[in-house]
Amino acid sequence: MSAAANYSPAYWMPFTANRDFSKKPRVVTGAQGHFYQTADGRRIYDLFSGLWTCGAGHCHPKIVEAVQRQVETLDYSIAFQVGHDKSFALAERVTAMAPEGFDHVFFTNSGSESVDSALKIALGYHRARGEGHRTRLIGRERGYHGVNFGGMSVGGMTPNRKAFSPCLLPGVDHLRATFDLEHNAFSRGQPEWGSHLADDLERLATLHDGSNIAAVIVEPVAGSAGVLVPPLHYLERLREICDRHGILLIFDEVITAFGRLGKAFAADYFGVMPDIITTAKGLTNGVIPMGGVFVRDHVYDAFMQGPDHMIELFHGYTYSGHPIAAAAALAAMDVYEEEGTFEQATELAKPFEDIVHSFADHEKVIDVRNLGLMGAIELAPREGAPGARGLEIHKKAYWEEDLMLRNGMDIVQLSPFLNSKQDDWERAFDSVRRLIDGVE
Ligand code: PXG
Repeated sequence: MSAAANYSPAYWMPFTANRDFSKKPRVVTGAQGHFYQTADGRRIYDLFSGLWTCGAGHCHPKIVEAVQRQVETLDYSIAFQVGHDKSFALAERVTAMAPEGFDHVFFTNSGSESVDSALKIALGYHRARGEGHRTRLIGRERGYHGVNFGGMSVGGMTPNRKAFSPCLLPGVDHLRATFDLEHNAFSRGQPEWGSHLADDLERLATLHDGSNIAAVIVEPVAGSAGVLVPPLHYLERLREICDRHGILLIFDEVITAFGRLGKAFAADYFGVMPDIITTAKGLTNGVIPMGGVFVRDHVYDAFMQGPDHMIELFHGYTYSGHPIAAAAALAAMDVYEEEGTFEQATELAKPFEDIVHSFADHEKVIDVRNLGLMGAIELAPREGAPGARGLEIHKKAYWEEDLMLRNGMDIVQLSPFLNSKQDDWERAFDSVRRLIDGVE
């Protein structure tokens, strides 16, 4: 069957040029391991592991089986004032993997929900401690924290904010992005230049008085903006400034949690402890939508006061801790542990760095960035048509090279499987080179 036969404009696709897409739809109908299958019978190597989601590979049999078993055992259970076995088991399991002192997790259904939950928890925390005046939130330019109103407000992606500008949360400021081509182009891993950019937070604390700031939220490594790796000592400096002013530090680890940097959490990788961590994606290996907000004990404890019969946080989702999502997540944690998935990611980080940096001297390439198994190859934009090269490469990869590549404008973004095979990489990156060579 042709891909066009599977397409319908009835589906308004997210973050997609719907009209352009309809002319030649890219439709997959199956996936197994490291490959998608298409309606016209092709196998497509996935160099984006879903959407940073499926680190252990697609349709992992262990996770598939757990989901099948769960759906016939307990499909759904009311989420409020009643619990079920899998959500408690999962909370135990993942808080044991989290950095020390993160003993509680609030479940959501996506990264966007995790972020908005985290922002509400930060505000509620200060209020519960008698500091309800701490309401200001700080994000960062080029940050991506999902598409709900809170995350959009602290986020720094101009196209995502543009149409909603008058409705964004008040009282939000942004740190500068850590990206600087002049100083940091072609850095391997963390750039040496730029830790002083954290002092933007000190400046804002001086402007507003630190006592009015509730929280600062950053991605430890910015993903969607095209893999912006934090300069050495930058995150440490943010932590110090937060401590000085009583500001909560939130790490948005929707991409980095569960192995992307070879550790369960980026906080462990960098040795910097935030107060709140948001997650999603790898929590279930992408199989069922689910997110989680991890909080340090002092945050949780601040809410646990007042009469016992009172709800401590008036917030939650019908599908918080959904049994099937929780079963998928438990199985994903089994897979990560039994197969040593995070260790595999650690071993692959250096070969991955070498491969992506082999593009550094290409005439169309203006930067290459990487950390763990996150990578980006940034192309010079075509004169008068920014983003055109990136999109053409994405489409040609799919149609001509049997390769799933994601572009953000003219940045080729790379999110390989945590258990990738290096032979597959060789073929895939040969394709990437042909594509960059060939694009006008
Ligand atoms: N925070 C971060 C750091 C993310 O990367 C979200 C929040 C929102 O998650 P949900 O599940 O609500 O989509 C994300 C999502 C890309 C890309 O091209 C990345 C995301 C979404 C769309 C595109 O890298 N990450």
